[in-house]
Amino acid sequence: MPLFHPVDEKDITRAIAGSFLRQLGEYAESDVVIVGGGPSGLMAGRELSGGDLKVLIVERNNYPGGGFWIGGYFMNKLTLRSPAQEVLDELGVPYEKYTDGLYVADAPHACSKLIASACDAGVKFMSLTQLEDIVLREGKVGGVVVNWSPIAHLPREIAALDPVPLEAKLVIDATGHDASVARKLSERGIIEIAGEGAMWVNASEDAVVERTGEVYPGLIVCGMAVASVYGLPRMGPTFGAMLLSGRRAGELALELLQKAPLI
Ligand code: 48H
Repeated sequence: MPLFHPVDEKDITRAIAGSFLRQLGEYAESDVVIVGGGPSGLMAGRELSGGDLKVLIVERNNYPGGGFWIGGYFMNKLTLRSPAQEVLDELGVPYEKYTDGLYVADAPHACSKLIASACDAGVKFMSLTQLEDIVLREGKVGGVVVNWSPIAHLPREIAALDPVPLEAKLVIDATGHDASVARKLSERGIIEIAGEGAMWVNASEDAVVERTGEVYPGLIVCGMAVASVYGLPRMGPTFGAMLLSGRRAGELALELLQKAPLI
């Protein structure tokens, strides 16, 4: 008597394809598309979901987590300044106090719990999917245009693959240093991107959280993208501002969605 129930190979393929296509069809029109599944994007998604909202994270890597997986250098440890350790308490991640106001945690533990909490809240993911452009109509960002990310690394003559659009009431740019979504507006001369400043941890983190917000109608920036857009100093391998900026982006998106039907 085999341990596992017998199934046909074709049913495995159909199960994957059917589930993927159903989700893609449903999320071709989302409430919020978050581009980038690093700490700020995951926090924003976690904050937004849990109700009826359709929230999709588009991530160019084959896994979410961004810089949160490794933390500082190659050492698998991440630091947070007070009060951001409260997020670790919420996630049930153990940490140590290094000195007053500075805490250290195991990055894989914190990252996997943050990803799990976003999944638990109902966030859906499209991995290996890269932002190629934005939908822009009547002075408002109305979605993203995405492609299969490996395509970007193939010669153009063998990789002529058109992207697909995904509509959204709001888009959140959580792409980190690149600020990839906001860059699509700056390339067209609609906004300016200042480029991040040199490291100054004490000036950086408060400023990133404070400046988190709508950079253009329909587009919120959070995390390191905020530093890149506004020319704020960087903070190095410490993640408190990423978590609290993501949370603020999620809260703001909720407010905007409640205020008016945006499409
Ligand atoms: C799809 C994309 C695209 C694209 C990028 O880099 P992240 O971890 O970003 P944040 O802002 O959540 O956190 C920043 C933090 O990790 C960091 O770098 C810090 C604190 N640095 C300080 C310093 O001084 O250096 O995650 C961004 C995610 C990644 O997973 C990317 O793969 C993804 O976005 N991404 N996904 N389409 N065009 N661009």
